Amino acid sequence: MLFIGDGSIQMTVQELSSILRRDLKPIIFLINNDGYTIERLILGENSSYNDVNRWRYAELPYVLDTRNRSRRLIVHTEDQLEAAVEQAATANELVFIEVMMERTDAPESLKRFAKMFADFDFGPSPKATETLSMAV
Ligand SMILES: Cc1ncc(C[n+]2csc(CCOP(=O)(O)OP(=O)(O)O)c2C)c(N)n1
Ligand SMILES: [Mg+2]
Repeated sequence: MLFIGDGSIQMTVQELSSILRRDLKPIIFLINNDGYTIERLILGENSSYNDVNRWRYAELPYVLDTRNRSRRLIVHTEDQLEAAVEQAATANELVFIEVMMERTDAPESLKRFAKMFADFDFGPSPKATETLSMAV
């Protein structure tokens, strides 16, 4: 099982071609949260430098191989995710599950960590962005 973000896959996508060439059959979960969420939590929640171009991620296993040997699913809800995982459990092919998520859907602990990270980088403040704009 592989878990990867939309930002990360845009840097490493050619390995999916190698996976297909070698007839490997992982279950891949692509977390599509419309950009660099970890960075948004630290600085620039809506800044364009945290955006990546939107791709048709679920088409990637189809585009990167001429043999049609993958199952591709897009899920928006927990119920859809459960159904997809059930399918994947018995599949005898590569399964690519694109999981659509909100931009800032993250565990509270990660949000707290990101705030500490921002304070470390930009100095303690209620919000790192406010400190930055005051400094400018
Ligand atoms: C080669 C490389 N470039 C840049 C970074 C900096 N970096 C760390 S996390 C991240 C964003 C990851 O985005 P995504 O994979 O979509 O994960 P998300 O936080 O959105 O779940 C970046 C650019 C890195 N770690 N490695
Ligand atoms: Mg992302």
